[in-house]
Amino acid sequence: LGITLVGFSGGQCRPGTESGPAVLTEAGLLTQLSEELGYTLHGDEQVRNFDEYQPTVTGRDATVSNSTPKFDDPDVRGMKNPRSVSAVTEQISELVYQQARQGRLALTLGGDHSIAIGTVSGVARAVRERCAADGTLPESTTPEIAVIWVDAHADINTPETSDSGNIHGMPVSFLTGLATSSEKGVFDWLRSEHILNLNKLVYIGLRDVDVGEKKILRDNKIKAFSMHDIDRYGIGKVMDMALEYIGSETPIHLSFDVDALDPMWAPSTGTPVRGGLTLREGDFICEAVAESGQCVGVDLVEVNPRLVEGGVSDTVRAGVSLVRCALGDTLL
Ligand code: DIR
Ligand code: MN
Ligand code: MN
Ligand code: MN
Repeated sequence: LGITLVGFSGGQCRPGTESGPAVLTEAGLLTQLSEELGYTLHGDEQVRNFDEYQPTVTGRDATVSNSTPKFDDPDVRGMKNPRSVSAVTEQISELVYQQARQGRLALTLGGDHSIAIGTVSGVARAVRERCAADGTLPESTTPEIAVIWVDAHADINTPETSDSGNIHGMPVSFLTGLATSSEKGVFDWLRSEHILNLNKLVYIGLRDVDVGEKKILRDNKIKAFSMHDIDRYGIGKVMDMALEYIGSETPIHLSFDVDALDPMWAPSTGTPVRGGLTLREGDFICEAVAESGQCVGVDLVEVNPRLVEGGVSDTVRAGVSLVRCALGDTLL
């Protein structure tokens, strides 16, 4: 298991998300993975403080960061903190790639969801490389990953469609090439080996999708299971359909935004939306991905311990449970 602990909040405006990995690990998550689930842990033992990349000007409250800012970071095409998010995700991409290329399942704890620009691109590159190489993966395996994006939001705004300018609402557009770099230092590091095919993307749990995002989903015929579909079919059937759509030969990266869960289960997150998944439905998604045997990467993001309405411990307990399930823990 290759672990990356990403303390970063620059993809959105509410301080606290950078402490997500700390509260999850303090709750014993990594110890449980090694002692109860039997994983050998590689990679990070300490949380990386990527908020040292927080800029001094525009977009967010400079007092948020207590460390020395590295550079000014004025908005680009409406994006807030564009250079810092680009620089941080570039590093995450390399770190996650280094774990995944050795055949380790890459587990990343965030941080806000902008960090998935790093995780998904890193895993995509590693899988492409391993398929191209010497049969470390079976011949039939597709040299591309699929991504299951579990979220209340689609996170597929382009800089142009985004109302907020928050990059955590845009990672999927950069990952799929719908949005591209127009400026040096702002996602110009993304190469074709990092890119996710639009027809290898599946959403689960959507219920707060912006108008511009709905058009993108429709125009590109992107596979999405909203809360409506979960109500109609039940989570069991939805996961059957999601995995069938992906096919059994394609490695899967699971990117789980804790706000996919109903605020009843995960209140401590930046943009809670009512009418969400129960904890059991969230756990089931993770269990089904683990059970597929195709899982190569897992993200858990947007745990914000500073937003304590209803108590942070519920959200942390939910997060621990989701990750355990994604890594193969079973009820019996
Ligand atoms: C909104 C909210 N669609 C945006 N996105 C969130 O800012 O682009 N994503 N909260 O997690
Ligand atoms: Mn998200
Ligand atoms: Mn979300
Ligand atoms: Mn919204």
